[in-house]
Amino acid sequence: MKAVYNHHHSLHQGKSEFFRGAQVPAFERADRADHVLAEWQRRKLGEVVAPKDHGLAPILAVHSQRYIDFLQTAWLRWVALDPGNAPRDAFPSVWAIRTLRDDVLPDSFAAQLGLFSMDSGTPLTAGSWQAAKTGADCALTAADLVLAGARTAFALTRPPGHHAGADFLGGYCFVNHAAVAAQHLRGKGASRVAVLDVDYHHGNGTQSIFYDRADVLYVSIHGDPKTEFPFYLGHADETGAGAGAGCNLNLPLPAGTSASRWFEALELALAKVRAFAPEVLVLSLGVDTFEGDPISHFKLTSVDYLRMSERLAALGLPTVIVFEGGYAIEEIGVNTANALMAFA
Ligand code: Q9C
Ligand code: ZN
Repeated sequence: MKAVYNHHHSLHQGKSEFFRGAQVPAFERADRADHVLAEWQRRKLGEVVAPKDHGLAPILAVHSQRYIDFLQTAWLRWVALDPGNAPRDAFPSVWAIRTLRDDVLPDSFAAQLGLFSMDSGTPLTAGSWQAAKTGADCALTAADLVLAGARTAFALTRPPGHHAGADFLGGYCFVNHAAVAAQHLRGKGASRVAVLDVDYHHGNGTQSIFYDRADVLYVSIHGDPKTEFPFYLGHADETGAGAGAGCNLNLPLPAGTSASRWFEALELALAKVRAFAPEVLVLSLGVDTFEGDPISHFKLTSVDYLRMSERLAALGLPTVIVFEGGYAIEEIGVNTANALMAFA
C-alpha cells in the first residue's frame, strides 16, 4: 500500500486549546504524524509518496466559496488586526447561533471567525490553511491511486478533517479530507461511495455534507453525543433526509464502552456498508478509540486494531484511508499501523 504523506502538516501547530475555562496545550500535535510515519517505515508497509496538487475545485465541491476564501486569508487578517497577534493562535470569541443570522458576512474578522467556527478548541495558525489544503491533496491523490486500481491507499495527514462542514471549522479540523475524497471519487465515476468513520468522535462535517444524498453513505461508530463532542450531531435517529433517507447510520456508544461492544457495533456498520454495495470505501481512521487516549473514553487496546483491520479489509472494497484523530502520542504509531495491517 502507498501512503500519501502531507509534507506540509507541521505548518499547522496549534499552541493551545480552550478546555474548561483554561487554555491547555493543544492535543492535536505535529508529532502525531511523525510517529505514524516512523512506524509505517519501521514495518515497511509501503512506498511513501508526495501529494499531487489538485487545485481548489475539488475542495469547493464540498466547501462553500466564502468559507474557503476566509480560510485562505484568515491568518493575514488576524495579524493585520494587530501585529502583536502574530505569536498567538486565532480563536473565535463570538458565534452565529440559531436565532442570529448566518446569511450576512460581517466585515469584522472576529465575527467571520465565529461565523465559520463551531468551537474554541481549534487553533487557527499561520500555516493552518496550507496544511489542510495539502491534506486534501493527500486524500485526492490517495483516491486517484485507488481509481487507478490500487486496492488501498493511505492519506497520512494532519490536522484531521471529519468535523469540518461545508462552511465551518472545528474539532481540530479545517478541510474535510474524507468528504473531498468521496466527492472526487463520485466525480471520477464511482456511482456509490461509502464513508465509514471509526474515529471516537462523530464526523458531523462529513454527515452534514452528504446528509440529503443517496450516492454517498455515511456510517459512524462514536462516543454518544449526549455526553461526547460534537454533541449537537451524531444521534441514532439521524438517518438521512430527502433522497438521502436511509443513507446515514449513526451507532453512538456510551463513554466507557469496551472493545467487545465496539466490535458488535462494527458488525452492524459493516452490514450497512455491504447492503449499500459501494464501488469504493472511504475510511475515516481515527485511533482515539484507544483506552489510553487522553480526551476519549472507549477501551480498545493496541491489538484490537489488528482485529479491526481484518474486519475492515474483509469488506473486499477498494479503500481510501484518511487519517483522523488519535491523541495518545506514544502509541499512535503502533495503533495506526495495526489498523492498516490487513490492508498492507
Ligand atoms: N479538551 C478529532 O478527533 N475537543 N477531533 C475536546 C478536549 C474536541 C477531536 C475537548 C475534540 C475534537 C478529529
Ligand atoms: Zn476524534
